[in-house]
Amino acid sequence: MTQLGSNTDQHLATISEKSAHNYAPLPVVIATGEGCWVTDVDGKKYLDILSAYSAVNFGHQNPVIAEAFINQVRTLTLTSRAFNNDQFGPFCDLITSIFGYDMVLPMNTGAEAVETALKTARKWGYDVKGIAPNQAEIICCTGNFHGRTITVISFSDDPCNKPFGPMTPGFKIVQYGDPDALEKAITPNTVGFLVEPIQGEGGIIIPPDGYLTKVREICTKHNILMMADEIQSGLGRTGKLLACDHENVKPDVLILGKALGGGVMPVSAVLANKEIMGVFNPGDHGSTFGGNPLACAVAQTALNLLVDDKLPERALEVGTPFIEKLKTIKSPLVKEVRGRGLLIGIELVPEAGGAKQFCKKLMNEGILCKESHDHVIRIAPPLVITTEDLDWAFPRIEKVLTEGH
Ligand code: IF1
Repeated sequence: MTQLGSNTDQHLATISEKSAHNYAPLPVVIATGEGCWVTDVDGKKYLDILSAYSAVNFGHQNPVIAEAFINQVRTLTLTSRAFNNDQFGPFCDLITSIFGYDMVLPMNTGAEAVETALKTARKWGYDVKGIAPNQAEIICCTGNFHGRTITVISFSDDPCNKPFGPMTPGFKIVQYGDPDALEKAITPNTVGFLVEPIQGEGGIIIPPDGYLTKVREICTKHNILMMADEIQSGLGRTGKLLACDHENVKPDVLILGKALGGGVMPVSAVLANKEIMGVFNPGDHGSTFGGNPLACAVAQTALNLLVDDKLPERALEVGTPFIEKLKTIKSPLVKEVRGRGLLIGIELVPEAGGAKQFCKKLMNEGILCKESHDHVIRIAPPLVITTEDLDWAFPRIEKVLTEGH
């Protein structure tokens, strides 16, 4: 049995034996974290440049978030939505005013928020657009990642989701980044288009300039809802509050998650205006934990931090020069460096043999990150990272990509 104080190997043995093998993590066992740095059970320190896929945007153990969390834990944690709690109203007020929507529906995980957006679009289709029962169609993109529930994987084109059928009907997939493909796929039964403004798992794919603007125009023209999954790209990650802000595009339905929970708990939310969110009636949808006072207190603190500490601006300020610096790495292994703010991908040539081995090498250099798709090294540190820390990381990344070449 793994005891407290066990070393890495003992932990790995237990985890391998007792936990389902639905992940293949790097062989590191983290025990503590502070800011952008984590320490493993053997006392080795690493710079975390994954930040739990953008959920730890504020850094590990952010003192402001920790304090809000602890205060609320000692006050009230869960009431269910059978009753109201005194953190819920202020949370709804803050999040709707920051993002400019009439209403919010709170959930917990990202996949739940995506499911909520899909239910919103379908109900809107039947109640407002007047589509015949059970006929609603939703359009999604190639290479999408929106979570792992059966319905969400029903419109994924990742072969790893194949063995989980039967799949939920009612979805179509069109080429990401191609507005014409979207327009061609629209029928009288289409209720919405679900899109990541930048694809995370797809390999940090930034669509062509003007794509989101065209998508917005097409959705308006055909009276379908533009639903933006900003679970990973939102909340400052790309150098703006939302990745859609780079094109000044406002989706009809905005989906947030990850960093909304301040890196301490799952908090997600779906925002829309009254004509859309108003389709929900009591009993239509909900969650035991969605909108709980602890989540609402943490999310308010996270949102205030984001705005007060100007974290989107910071992501742009430290991220842009870092992307440029990464582009100077001369290695036959690197196909392309791309990114926006602090969402960065280093795509390797196929002959490099996959990004995972390079993530392993980076781990040995004291840097934790994770490949995205097979050939992309994803760099997405906490938004509070300093130029100093990035300057520390750079020669190590350069070394791993150039060693022996
Ligand atoms: C895992 C990826 C990132 C997301 C977008 C919804 C969700 C996610 C755009 C669902 C979640 C996570 C989940 C995590 C790995 C990670 C991931 F590599 F799988 F694709 F970030 F890039 N929409 N992404 O990125 O949110 O239900 O997980 O809260 O291990 O599955 P969730």
